[in-house]
Amino acid sequence: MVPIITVFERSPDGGKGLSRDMRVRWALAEVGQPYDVRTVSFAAMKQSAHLKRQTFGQIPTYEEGDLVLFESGSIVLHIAQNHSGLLPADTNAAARAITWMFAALNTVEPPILELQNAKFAEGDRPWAAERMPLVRDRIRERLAQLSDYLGDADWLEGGFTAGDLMMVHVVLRLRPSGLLDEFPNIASYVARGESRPAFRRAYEAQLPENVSKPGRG
Ligand SMILES: N[C@@H](CCC(=O)N[C@@H](CS)C(=O)NCC(=O)O)C(=O)O
Repeated sequence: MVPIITVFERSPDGGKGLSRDMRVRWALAEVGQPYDVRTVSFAAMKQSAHLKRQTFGQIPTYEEGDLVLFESGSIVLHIAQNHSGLLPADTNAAARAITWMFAALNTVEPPILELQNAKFAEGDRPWAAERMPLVRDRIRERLAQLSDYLGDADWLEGGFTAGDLMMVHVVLRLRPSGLLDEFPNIASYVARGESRPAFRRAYEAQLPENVSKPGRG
């Protein structure tokens, strides 16, 4: 059965692969699972047909027969648990990989999302410029901790896992901020993730949906 994922009709990033469907596409590409895509407009995302799939009116979603999932972490975990290639066979090693998925989503991603809010949602507030260094320092703190842990290893837990997939995708959003350049081992880690053939396939797959639409500016 070919799963269906829901993605933006037009991603606001214009095809840079930052939307969270990219994590799901990447995971599916890593395990060699083909998929179909349903695109939704911003308006459709907030209407009942989509809200039945995603309570909060967001993408991505994942459908496989009767199963409907949302939350990119849950979807990637489901893919990893039902195919080989993204979790080690050893139970404890798999638990460590899952721990890194949660760390990416719960500990590293929140301050990164704050930077997006500070720039795009709050950039015109009178206090925005004063707040920005605090927001950037919170990210630096997490990156420094991640950098210390990673050291000169290629991946977080031996071989590449779903934990790396999630961490790389969470962190690569920082590239335009310049913060990655302050942590060369994390910059290399992200580049290593992006150079995986499955990442490239996922990236190429999302491009036509996001950059080739008639009328796109
Ligand atoms: N925690 C959710 C976040 C989903 C999310 O924020 N999706 C964004 C796209 S990357 C979205 O749908 N934004 C539009 C909106 O929230 O209205 C996940 O990981 O799936």
